[in-house]
Amino acid sequence: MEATEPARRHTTFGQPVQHTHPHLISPGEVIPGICLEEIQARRRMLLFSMKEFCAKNLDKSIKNHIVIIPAANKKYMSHKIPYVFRQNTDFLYLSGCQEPDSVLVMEIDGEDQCKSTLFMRPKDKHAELWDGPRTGVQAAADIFGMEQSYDVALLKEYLMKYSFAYPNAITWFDEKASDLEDVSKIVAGVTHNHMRSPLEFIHNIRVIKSPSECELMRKTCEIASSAINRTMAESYPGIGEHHVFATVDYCTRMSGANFLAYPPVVAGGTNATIIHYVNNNQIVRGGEMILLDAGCEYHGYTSDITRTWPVDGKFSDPQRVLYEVLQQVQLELIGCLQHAGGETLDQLFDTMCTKIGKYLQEVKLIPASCSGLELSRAAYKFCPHHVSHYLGMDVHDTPLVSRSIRLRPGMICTVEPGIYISQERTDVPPEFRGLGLRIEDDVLIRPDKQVEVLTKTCIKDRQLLEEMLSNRHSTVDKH
Ligand SMILES: [Mn+2]
Repeated sequence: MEATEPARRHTTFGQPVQHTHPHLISPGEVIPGICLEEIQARRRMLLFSMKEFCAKNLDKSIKNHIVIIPAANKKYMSHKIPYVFRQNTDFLYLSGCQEPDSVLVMEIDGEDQCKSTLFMRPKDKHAELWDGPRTGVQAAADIFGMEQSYDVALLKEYLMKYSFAYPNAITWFDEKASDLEDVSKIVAGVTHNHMRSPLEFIHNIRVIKSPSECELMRKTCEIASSAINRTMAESYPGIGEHHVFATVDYCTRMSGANFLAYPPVVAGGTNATIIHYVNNNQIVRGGEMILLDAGCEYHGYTSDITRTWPVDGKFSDPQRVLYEVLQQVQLELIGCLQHAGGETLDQLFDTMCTKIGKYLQEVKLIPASCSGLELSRAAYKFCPHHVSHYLGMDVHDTPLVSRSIRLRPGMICTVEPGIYISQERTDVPPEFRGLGLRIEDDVLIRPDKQVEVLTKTCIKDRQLLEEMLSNRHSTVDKH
């Protein structure tokens, strides 16, 4: 017993595995929440979709395909000071491997035999003393369910042999998506055959989330929702935007998130009319609203939420008018997902423009004479961004999947209409100028035209919001 146990315990890897981190990784899983078979199935699905595409659209005689996906490399903010490492999303999705400077190679042949090879950095005592353990070449095939694994230094030789054996194979590789310059050079040097980008094929698979991915998305959305509820409850007139940032960052991490998924927008008062405001260094005064756009990353899966609330707890009349318009529009947009006007994300955008136009006419911010395309254009001046993007491992997930394709079960997207009125707009009454609002939820498309709002616990109803904020005053007045 004693002879084998310590050896097992002292085996170290470049990332959590089941026996070193049982609190994170359950039996059968490679990364938290995702099991080995699922990642292997993703690789097979990718290879078969490429082969099928090629037979239909390119050249039926091409039987062999090789796909090369490099990992991310470490990036530095200044001399020897690294940024937090974030793995290349496509590489992580297809391998489960969290190590930098690795390369995944997948092959399919004429008999539909699939083979995956992981090229890894070798174990290196000195480097590991400084940067932490590496998984190494030997353990990699086993941990990541690959047919084989090699030292990354052997990549060139491997690819040369392959290209010699299968001179007609298609090489699927995207130089622009590669952080690893050496890999790009090697691939260019050994590949004289047909080369194409694999990204569109990968994104088409990634855009549909599996049940286990949906579970991770529920969790990341739940964490961000309660963090934002608490952040709203802890705000008070005079609070710094930076303090709001710190609260949401702290709350998400304390609930198990790895980090915030993007630099949050914390915009008090007129700063909210700047859509990507990230300076977050102003004081929010009584009478102003805060627009907070924040989400977190939980084991590789991201949330993306926006809420706008009055810092002193009660909307002023013009703020309330706009908030109620926006809340109504946002609810109706969620309601029309997969129905007329919401069958694609681009349709949803057109619907948003029509609805914002109509409701802003009702409150007399757009002239009643406006109609049709003119009305949509007038609305677009109030909300100059798209209403939705796909969401998943990346915040702007699977960008190569068009927003004009029909929504299908398993897709996850945001619904985020906004109204922004800059100080300079002389065509609206002065009391509305300088106000900026956005409401953003994350939604899972379900079968039978159902949707699941993953961020439903994050308070957004105007009345509930004011009730929550007024209850907070008893404790917060102390500030
Ligand atoms: Mn968003």
